Amino acid sequence: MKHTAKIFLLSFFVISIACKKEPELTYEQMSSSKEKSKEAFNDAKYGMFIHWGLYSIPGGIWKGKKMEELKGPRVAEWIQFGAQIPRAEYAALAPQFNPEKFDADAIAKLAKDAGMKYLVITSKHHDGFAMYDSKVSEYDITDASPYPKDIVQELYDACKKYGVDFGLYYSHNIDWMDANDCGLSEYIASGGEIHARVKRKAGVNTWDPSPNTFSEYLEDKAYPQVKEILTKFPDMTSLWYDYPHYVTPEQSHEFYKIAYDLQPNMLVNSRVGNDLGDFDIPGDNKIPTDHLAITKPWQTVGTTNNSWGYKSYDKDWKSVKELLFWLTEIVSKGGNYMLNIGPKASGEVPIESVNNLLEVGKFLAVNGEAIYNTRKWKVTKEGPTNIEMNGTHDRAEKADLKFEFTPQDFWFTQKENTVYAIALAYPQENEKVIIESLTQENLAAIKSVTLLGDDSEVSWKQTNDGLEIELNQEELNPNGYALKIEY
Ligand code: FHN
Repeated sequence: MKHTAKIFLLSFFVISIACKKEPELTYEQMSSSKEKSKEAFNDAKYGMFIHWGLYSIPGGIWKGKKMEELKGPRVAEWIQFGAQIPRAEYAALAPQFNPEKFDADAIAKLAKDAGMKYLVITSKHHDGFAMYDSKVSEYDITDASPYPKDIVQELYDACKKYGVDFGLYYSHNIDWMDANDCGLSEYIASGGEIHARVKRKAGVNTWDPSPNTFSEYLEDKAYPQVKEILTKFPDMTSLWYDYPHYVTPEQSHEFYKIAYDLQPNMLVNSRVGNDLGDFDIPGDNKIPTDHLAITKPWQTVGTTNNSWGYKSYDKDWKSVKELLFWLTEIVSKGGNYMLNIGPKASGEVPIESVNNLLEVGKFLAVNGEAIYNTRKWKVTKEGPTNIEMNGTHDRAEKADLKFEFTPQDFWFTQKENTVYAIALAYPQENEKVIIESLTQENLAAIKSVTLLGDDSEVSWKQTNDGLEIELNQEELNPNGYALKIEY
């Protein structure tokens, strides 16, 4: 009898220990455990965004109408919303999607050669179509299209090969195939603020909503798909949720927690919603003017023309000089720049964006030390040319915008005992340039001033007016140069 009692007590003890659940971590505990990943994010500075899906087939035109003639945003990946395309009619694009010219290796190598340290691709955008082999939904690349491969898997593997960090975009709130009204009615019922976006039902499928409820969409598709992408692609550095306007705080927390439980070191962006997220997104194609007020790591996302998804008639490509402006302006303010490519339905990347990305890569091959692993200095920029960028439509409407800079325009970054000064225009031969922010008051005891890529000293003199320099070296990159000022 005694022996039996002992076994019972021992097994009760073991079971009670095993069942003792760890208390759930708070959001703050989960986010604050990622400091190392946040530092790595702040070091990386520059990455590739990829918007690719069924919307790349129409490329911004539906039954002869361009995005500008349809409802909603002009970006081409919104065509189902803009043309109010019924779910079955839009899904009929899937059997046409056969990107035989898709080359994951070439895209990952492009990111590498462009100087991009990470890559984030749309695993599922607002149309609900998964670009990976999903076991949760057959509305995906391997079940609904003739293309036999798993696009995301191929890109994941190629990024590993080239040492490019990997992340995924997931549209958790908006899903025009399966999310009914995208949670709008539940949002309103839960007492959500009735702001302008809610009033105009922005992003909501009002023309042919799915018959299930939004809660069923979350439980049967969104949560399981997020779990499956984080399991299928186990080594990610970021998860990029998007357009969180109708998710409740509890739902945002659940999306954040699912990510933490599966990949605790991976960063989740602020578009998970309701003020959660490990890094902030000031806005699409928006360079913040209030960067000093941003307390989290942050990232501006930008387009190479004016659309995320392939838009066949949008030839307004950002020039090399403009792309360098975006990168240096953002990095000098302490942010990351994630620049988008929108592959065609064939899988080809528009050659204009390829060529421009590669030219930026050549600039970074010489001057990357002034960008990567740096942090903002007490002065971000000096000089006569100041350009504000406040959004995708803003840039499209500023058609007369010229990205021309003077030899007096300098952007600054810093790292340890070094300040970098980046210029996007050369002085005339034998022209002296004064960098006014580099006075002895701002930067005492300069030890050396060298030209990145050349590492030779430039002719310099520090006066009360600033640091006077005279470049005698040859141009190492036609788009500009960077000085390394050690003190
Ligand atoms: O609606 C999306 C849009 O299609 C695109 O994915 C951008 C990228 O930041 N995010 C949303 C609009 O902000």
